[in-house]
Amino acid sequence: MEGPSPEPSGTATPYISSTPEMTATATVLSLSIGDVNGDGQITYLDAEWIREYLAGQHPLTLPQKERANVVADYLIDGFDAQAIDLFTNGKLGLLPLSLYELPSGDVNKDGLVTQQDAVKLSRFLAALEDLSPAEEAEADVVWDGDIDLDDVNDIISYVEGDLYHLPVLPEDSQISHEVE
Ligand SMILES: [Ca+2]
Ligand SMILES: [Ca+2]
Ligand SMILES: [Ca+2]
Repeated sequence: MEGPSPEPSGTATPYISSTPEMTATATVLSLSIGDVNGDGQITYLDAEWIREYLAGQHPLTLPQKERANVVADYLIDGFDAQAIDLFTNGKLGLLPLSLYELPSGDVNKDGLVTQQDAVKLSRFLAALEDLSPAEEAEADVVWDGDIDLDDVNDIISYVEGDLYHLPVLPEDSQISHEVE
């Protein structure tokens, strides 16, 4: 699916498409992204359908797959299910979202994920430093809607090469939970 590409215009002039039926389809889909089972609501059941699909337990039709692709890339994966869970828990404001809207770990927003990001996040958790909302949005690399030590640890793992990409799903986190 192509992402939405609205013309940057303030006019209400309707765009006359040569393929009106495709435009209509895209509009309907964008309204129902996340409603995998098509019951008119986005609930934990939609995330469950995705997880069951990923486990090979529940085939999805093409329209269902399109509605399941809430993290808009070319895959249906655990991030799509997680996005629905975060959305239904009030920890994510809008669906769908682009890959670029996922937390990156670049807490200080300098374009790189380095030890400095882990340090900055540690200082935030110790209440020694504030983060802007944009900085906070980059910090939730163990993507569970909360910023905590798990996120710091996985930024460090990524910087040290033990993790290949951020963010990760909570169940894929490389943290070894140590006894305090
Ligand atoms: Ca996806
Ligand atoms: Ca950075
Ligand atoms: Ca987190």
